[in-house]
Amino acid sequence: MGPARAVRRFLRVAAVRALRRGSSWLAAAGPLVLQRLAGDVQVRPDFLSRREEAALCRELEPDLRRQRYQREHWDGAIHGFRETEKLRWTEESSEILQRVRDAAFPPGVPQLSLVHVLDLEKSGYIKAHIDSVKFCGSTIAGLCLLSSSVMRLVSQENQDDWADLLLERRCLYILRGRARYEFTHELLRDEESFFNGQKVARDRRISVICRNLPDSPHPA
Ligand SMILES: O=C(O)CCC(=O)C(=O)O
Repeated sequence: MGPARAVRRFLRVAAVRALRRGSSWLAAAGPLVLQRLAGDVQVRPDFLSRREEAALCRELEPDLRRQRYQREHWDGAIHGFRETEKLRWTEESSEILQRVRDAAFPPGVPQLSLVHVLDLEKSGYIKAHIDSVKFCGSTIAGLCLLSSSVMRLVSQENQDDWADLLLERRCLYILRGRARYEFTHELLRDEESFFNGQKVARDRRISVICRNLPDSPHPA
């Protein structure tokens, strides 16, 4: 094994160990799923303070309140939602979003300047899907406001290979690489919202999602 391969292997093993240690937010079908996802899923509980959560909600509410919750998204994936895309933010929110961007994207990665805001009502949920490669690059970073929830990843190759992420209120989650391309992601409805056998009660939930730009096409 060459040195570069040995380093990659070492990093992957270290990431699997870290995932196992940090398993307060991760439950998976088995060690092979953990290995596949190592380095490509991350949840940072308490990323936001209560004050920061309140500031973001205060800023978002007027926009969201103008809309009714919709039953069905154009692609059929989301139920019971309203959404907006936002470019301009207060200074306080901009600082929070910069922390999200710094945590999720290496310096210099081109990012969508519009931030996607998704407001799910208590009974709202997101069906399993993979985000289109047309609209978004390799990384999705989401702040979770107002309610905890469970996000389920399922391998496209084998439905038995799943992982659940506990997204506690005020956490940041990051999906990239394999988690983004090889696994579907979904947000469980209240009736199915369990993590490691424990109920995770759903309430209205707002997510604030930053993405990078789709990878530019490779030259022919
Ligand atoms: O609301 C979320 O955190 C997930 C949104 C989602 O599934 C997506 O943007 O693809």
